[in-house]
Amino acid sequence: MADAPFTPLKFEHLTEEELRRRSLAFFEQMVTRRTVREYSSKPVPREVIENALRTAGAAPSGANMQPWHFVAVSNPELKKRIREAAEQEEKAFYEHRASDEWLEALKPLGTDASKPFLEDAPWLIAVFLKKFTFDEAGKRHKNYYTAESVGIACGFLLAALHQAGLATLTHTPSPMKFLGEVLERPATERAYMLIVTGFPAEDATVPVITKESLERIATFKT
Ligand code: IYR
Repeated sequence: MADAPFTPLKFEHLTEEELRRRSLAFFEQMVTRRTVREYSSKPVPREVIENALRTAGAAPSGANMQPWHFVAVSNPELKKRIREAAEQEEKAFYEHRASDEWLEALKPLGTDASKPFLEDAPWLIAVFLKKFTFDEAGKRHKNYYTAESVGIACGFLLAALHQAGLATLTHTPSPMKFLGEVLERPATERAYMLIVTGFPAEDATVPVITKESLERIATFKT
C-alpha cells in the first residue's frame, strides 16, 4: 500500500477527432520554433516569464524531487557579467578546446565566440540542476534522474516561451561554472543551461536547416 494520499485523477476525455485536431495544431505551432541568435531589446513583462517558469515547474521529475532552480535575469549589470564570462569560455572553445569535427558540425549555424544576445535579450534564464534537495528541517535528500528531469523541464520551458510568442535560444557555454558564481547559487547546484528569450531583432536571420522526417526519426511496431 502506498503511504502517500491519493486523489481521483481529473482527466478530460476527448473525441478521436479532437485528439487528431489538437495533436496536429500543436505540432504545427511547435515546428515554427527556431533558435534565434539576434534579439531586440524590447522588454518582455515579468509575468510572461513567471508563467513560463510555472510551466517548467510542472514537468515530471524523478521521485517528484523537482531538481531544478531557475534564475531569471533582466538586470543589465548581471547580463553584462554573464556575457563577459561566457565569451571568455567561448573564445577558448572556438580557439582550441573544440575538435575540428565539432567546429565543422557548427559551421552551418554560423556561431562564434561573440555573444551579444546575452546583453540584447531582455531575459536570460539560467537553469540549475540540484543534485540534492534540502527539506524544511535542513535534511539533505538525494535527487534522482536529475539530468533527465531538468532536460524535460527545459523542454516545457522552451515550449511555453514559444507558444507565448517569444523567441528562444539554448546557450550552453562550456564550462558553465561561472553562472553559479555570478548568480550566487549554492555549491549543491550545477549550471545546466542558459535560455535566452525575448523578441527577435527586426533583421534577424536563421540558418537554413531542416528537421528529419517522421519516417527517419521514428519506427512503429504495430
Ligand atoms: N557553446 C558554443 C558552441 C555551440 C555548440 C553547439 I553543440 C551548438 O549547437 C551551438 C553552439 C556556442 O554557443 O557558440
